[in-house]
Amino acid sequence: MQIPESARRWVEEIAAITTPDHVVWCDGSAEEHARLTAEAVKTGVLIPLNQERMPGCYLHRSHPNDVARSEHLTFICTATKDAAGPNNNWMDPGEARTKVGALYTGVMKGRPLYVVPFLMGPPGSPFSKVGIEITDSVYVVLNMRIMTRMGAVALDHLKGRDHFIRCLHSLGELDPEKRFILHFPEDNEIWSIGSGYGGNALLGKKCLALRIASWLGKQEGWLAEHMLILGVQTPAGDTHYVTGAFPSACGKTNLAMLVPPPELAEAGYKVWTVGDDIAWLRPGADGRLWALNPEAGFFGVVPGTSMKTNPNAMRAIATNTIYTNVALRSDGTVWWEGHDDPSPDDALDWQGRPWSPTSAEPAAHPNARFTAPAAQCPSISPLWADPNGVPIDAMIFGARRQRVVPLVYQATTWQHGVFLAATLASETTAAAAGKVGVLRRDPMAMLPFCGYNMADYWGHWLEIGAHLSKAPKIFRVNWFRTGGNGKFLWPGFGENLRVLQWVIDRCSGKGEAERTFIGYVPTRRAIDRQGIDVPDTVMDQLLHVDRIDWLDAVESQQLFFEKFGAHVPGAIMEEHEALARRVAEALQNFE
Ligand code: OXD
Ligand code: MN
Repeated sequence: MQIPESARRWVEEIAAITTPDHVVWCDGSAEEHARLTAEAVKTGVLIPLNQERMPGCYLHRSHPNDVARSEHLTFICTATKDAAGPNNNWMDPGEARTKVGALYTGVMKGRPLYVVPFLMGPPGSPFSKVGIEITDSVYVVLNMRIMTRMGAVALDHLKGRDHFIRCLHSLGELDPEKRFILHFPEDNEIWSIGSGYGGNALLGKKCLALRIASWLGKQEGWLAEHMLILGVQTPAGDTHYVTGAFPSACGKTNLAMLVPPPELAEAGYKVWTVGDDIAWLRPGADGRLWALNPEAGFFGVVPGTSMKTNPNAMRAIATNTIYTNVALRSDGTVWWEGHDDPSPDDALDWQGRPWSPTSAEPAAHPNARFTAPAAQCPSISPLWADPNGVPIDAMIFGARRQRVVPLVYQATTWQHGVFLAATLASETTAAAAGKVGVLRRDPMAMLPFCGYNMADYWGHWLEIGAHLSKAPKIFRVNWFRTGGNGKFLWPGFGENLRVLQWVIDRCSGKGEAERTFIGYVPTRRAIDRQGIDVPDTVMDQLLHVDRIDWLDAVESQQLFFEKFGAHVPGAIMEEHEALARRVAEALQNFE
């Protein structure tokens, strides 16, 4: 491995502060993987699963207070508070370095310090970025080995230059009072302490590939987004690539790995998975927007995953997977709520306590996770690691909304699409600590991940659009609308391909739609329902645009925009005012 001098010096500096037992430079080799896995098993960090039934699979149980991202402890440390914006917690960089820096003194005593060079994006791509993570957690190293291209490949990509993002992580005392996830975008640096949870500790993911990358994207003319990327192959044999932005735990992994329902599979449809969580998007020389998955693995929510909901994920996680916080059955296999097998009579829950179907609490934590190599997914696209990425035809923005938002509708222009994305709101899930089911605005599904002032970020989106002569079409979707009985109206999962069919049709100037005051809504018969039991009355409910609901929505948007003051781009306010006018007109026509 060709280690840049600046990296060597930085590691020495950190080792002098954190005083580890010894320093281990990770090269990503198979030998190293076997050694670190054995070490993790010996220290109880990993529990080997039944190696005959689940080769290469292990279980990790986290500290019970460390099971999700800690958004309230996540900070953007820019010179001015304004640069971070009201969407972020902010700490002055000097104060952060003093206050949180003190927590690193002697913190690795008695533990090894691992140096993990990693590459976000395919080797050889001019768009890939290199990070180096220092960590005292072998669990983090083993996860990073799945989620990124780790070791020599990353340093080789540097070709001796020192253009890498410094990522410093320590488990600290796993004390929520001493837990911080800090980003210094102006210095290309990340500090995390006090948590081993994926989104807080695998620093290549949310911290680098979204928060720091969104900042870099603003400087360099690209976008880092919380999006899946998939390809829909039509019976004609052409493949249309679509990105999908959804808040955490709203089904991005399921959608990315969608299996066409029998009627559509027979007709010749196929779905290819390019990525399930993060997309880096760049205008190409051809005027199109190109998307690249910077990750090499999936860190997905386990509960609810089954052969019915996501057979591709089930196959992807059958081998070489790290499970975190699921239940352990007596035969050394794992189980969770929503698994295909019935509840086990006796198992150990995610905390290792005896569990039976009569137990009051779930066996797996609701945010239990799998970490699995992307290449193991049966639907992985042949282009998933292409250095240029894939050209995007459509972008969909989805959220969890029981009411108000129709199954799907299309923006009239790029500017209108940016506005639709900026006003995304969703009911909260277990992926972040805090209350579940509360409606919050989550623009572009990036609220927890945008590394700078969100209103400036909307401006950057508008600017990107100006560089695209063949911009993707933008859509809002909502699989989660419920009827009077509280049940979902739309069957979801594989059937979502029917919505994607309409989306793709619209991109090629087909697909029936009605222009409403919120955008183009499909007509009742525009979405193919052959083979599913969704009667006309239900379709009407799914597509209904209610004037009174939208009057409330406009008011709530107004309050949200006010938080960002003068940073909100004029074009976004124009769209907001135009919507308010159209809703008022619709109400008048109704009266
Ligand atoms: C994730 C998240 O882990 O969004 O992908 O929380
Ligand atoms: Mn995510």
